[in-house]
Amino acid sequence: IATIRCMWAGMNSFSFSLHAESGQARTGVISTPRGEIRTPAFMPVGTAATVKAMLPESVRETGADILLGNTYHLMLRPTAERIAKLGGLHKFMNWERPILTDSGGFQVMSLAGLRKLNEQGVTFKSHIDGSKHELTPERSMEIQKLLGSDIVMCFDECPALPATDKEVAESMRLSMRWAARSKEAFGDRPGHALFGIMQGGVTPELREESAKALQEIGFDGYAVGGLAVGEGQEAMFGVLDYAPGYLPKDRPRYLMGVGKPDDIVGAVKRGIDMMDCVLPSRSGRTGQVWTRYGFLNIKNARHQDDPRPIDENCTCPTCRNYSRAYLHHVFRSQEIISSMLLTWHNLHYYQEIMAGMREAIAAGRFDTWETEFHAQRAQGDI
Ligand code: PRF
Ligand code: ZN
Repeated sequence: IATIRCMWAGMNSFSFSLHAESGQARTGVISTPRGEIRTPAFMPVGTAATVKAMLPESVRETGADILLGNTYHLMLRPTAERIAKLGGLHKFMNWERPILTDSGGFQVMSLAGLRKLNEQGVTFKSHIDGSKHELTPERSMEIQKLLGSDIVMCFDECPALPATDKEVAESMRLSMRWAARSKEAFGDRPGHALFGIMQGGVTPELREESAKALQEIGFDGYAVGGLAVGEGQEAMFGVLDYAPGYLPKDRPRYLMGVGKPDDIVGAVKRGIDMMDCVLPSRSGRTGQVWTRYGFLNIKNARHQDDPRPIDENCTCPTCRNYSRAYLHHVFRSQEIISSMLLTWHNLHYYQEIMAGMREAIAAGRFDTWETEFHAQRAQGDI
């Protein structure tokens, strides 16, 4: 297919170039002043200026091109102003490549205490020390600028599902007014991108209205928000069957907070370019391991005498150097290396899925790759 290019922020420093499509699945490259992001891309989550249990250079070795950081956590501790004074988030955490930051509203709703939401924004109490704070579209843009984020997310509200159509509609319209204020406050920042966030629950008309509102404002990329909030995979895929189609083809599409390996594959199949999730890193710390053959829990006693690696065919340092018996032992003993090794493997596996999909899409055989992906996982006990 013809290469579609778009330049944004009036500079050549940020662009998305779509290289190939296979069905609805797409592969391409987002170019930024801090390096290229190969899409479909998986972004490991570095909430508190660290991908927990991993050195940044190790995260890079797993194949990550970009990390996600959080406005909510960093504004509370160590504060955005402190990070700015210390030279920005990249320097602070020793990650030179692109960083996308979430805008805070979603985390306020899931983590903070005593929240009050109105047209202006949201006031809340810190989950760390109970101190009072306010987030508005303007303040979120200011914080993300102080952090030095490469891809800034609009300030939005994600309603908890289930909710009535009226509640979802009102929340979505508030998010669209906040999107306009986010764009205004973001201003013109060459080399930095601003992404809008589509809301609208599981209602096609609301998703369409949201997509139109965002495109009227105009963004460098578009996220699909408000999914993976308890609606289930079938309902999520139901929305992804039509929602990406409401968004412009020549801009990146980012599905926020997703997911398990099969969620990610299903999202890419439906036209998503970027994703983030705590799952590979968080489950690494709770002994849960993802492999091409399925899922295992290293805590299980059946691993305690097993000299085999997690996955004989995995090329990660964990699988090259350590047995299931060892990983079982260090997990049971609550040794720090357990989190390090399991997180490394999980992140490596996630990035292998992404690389496999990119290659398959480029070769025009995503369907074959997907069939193989599901067939391998059906092989039972691992
Ligand atoms: N909005 C924002 N961040 C998010 C979400 C959202 O809807 C989600 C929903 N899965 C995860 N993270 N700003
Ligand atoms: Zn491995």
